[in-house]
Amino acid sequence: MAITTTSPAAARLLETAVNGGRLSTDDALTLMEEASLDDLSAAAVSVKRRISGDDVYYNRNFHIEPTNICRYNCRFCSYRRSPSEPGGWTMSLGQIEEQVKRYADSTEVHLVGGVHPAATLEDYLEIVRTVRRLMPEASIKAFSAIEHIYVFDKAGVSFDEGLRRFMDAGMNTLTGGGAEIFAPDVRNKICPDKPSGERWLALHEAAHLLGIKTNATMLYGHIESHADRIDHIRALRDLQDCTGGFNAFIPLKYRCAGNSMSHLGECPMNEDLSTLAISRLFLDNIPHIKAYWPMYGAQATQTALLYGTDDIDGTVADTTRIYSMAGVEPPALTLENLRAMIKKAGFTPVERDTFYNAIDR
Ligand code: V47
Ligand code: SF4
Repeated sequence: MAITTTSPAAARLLETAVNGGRLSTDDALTLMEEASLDDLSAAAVSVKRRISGDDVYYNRNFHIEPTNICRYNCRFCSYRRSPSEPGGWTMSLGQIEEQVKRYADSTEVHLVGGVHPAATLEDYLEIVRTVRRLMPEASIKAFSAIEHIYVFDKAGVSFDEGLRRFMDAGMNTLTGGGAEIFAPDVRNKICPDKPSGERWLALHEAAHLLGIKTNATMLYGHIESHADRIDHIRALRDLQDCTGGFNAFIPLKYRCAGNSMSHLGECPMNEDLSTLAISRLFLDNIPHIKAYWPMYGAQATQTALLYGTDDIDGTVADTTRIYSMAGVEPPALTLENLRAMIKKAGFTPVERDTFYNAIDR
């Protein structure tokens, strides 16, 4: 149930964060348990305004999901198929080219998919080279740490060497996917065969040391505790203190249709809003918090903007299936819809590039 009155201790912590002070993990837990949504909203928006003023960002992007065949078996995933199962797809380079040509006015290409057991580093590099050849100016956000780790291990190259090869092929940045929840006991239950949280963090650290900016996600609203959520964002804040390489943090709400954790249902919206607001207050060193609209849906995204988020992601078109296969309406909003959504929440829509530079058209 949502808290209606903020405790005196939580009120002091909100004031600390609004004044630029750093919260401890215990402080963040106190806010989770003792701060009202109204007060979290006011504090988180105040911190957001210090960073991005009235601006809320969106971009012109599309996704390429080269395959949904995956060697891992995450229990929350509605999208993956094993090689022998019906419903799997793998795009040829020709099909990837066609998709790129359809969305050639985009400024960003988001590449992500299943980890095909036969995939090699060279296959991934060839996909990036193909996109780069057709879109010399766009930013290529290529794959999650999980996909990188799989092909680097297979090729026997270090993270540093593998990432350098991706940069040579034309990659500009990495997606934030695959972070899930770092806490080993929870991770072992929801995605037992996936690389560990430590390896996810090490891959992003290696990227940051090469000057590659990345995003970070957290999958919440399943079996994790509030302490697990806070510890996850604590690990991101610690790495950011060392490298400064994260652009945005993206909390992803567990959506329950069509996967083997469906019986859990989905967390109530007050949990989404408090998680977004506390992320904004706790992550004093990550500039942007993204309310990813294809996952929250249009209406909830508008509400999320009142809880400290300053980015809603982009046009995406109908190019991602991760969330529609988990029960969310297929994404289909125009640039005008995105701008209207931001304005209705009381903010100024700003088209951005991948690195949060405003684009004037
Ligand atoms: O890692 C999978 C999540 C992620 C479900 O970097 C689910 O800008 C909810 O990383 N319910 C992939 N979430 C997507 C991702 C992403 C999305 C948007 C922007 C960016 C970015 C990155 O999707 C996976 C996993 O955490 N996911 N299944 C589900 N049923
Ligand atoms: Fe594979 Fe990604 Fe789905 Fe896990 S979340 S099963 S790694 S596609």
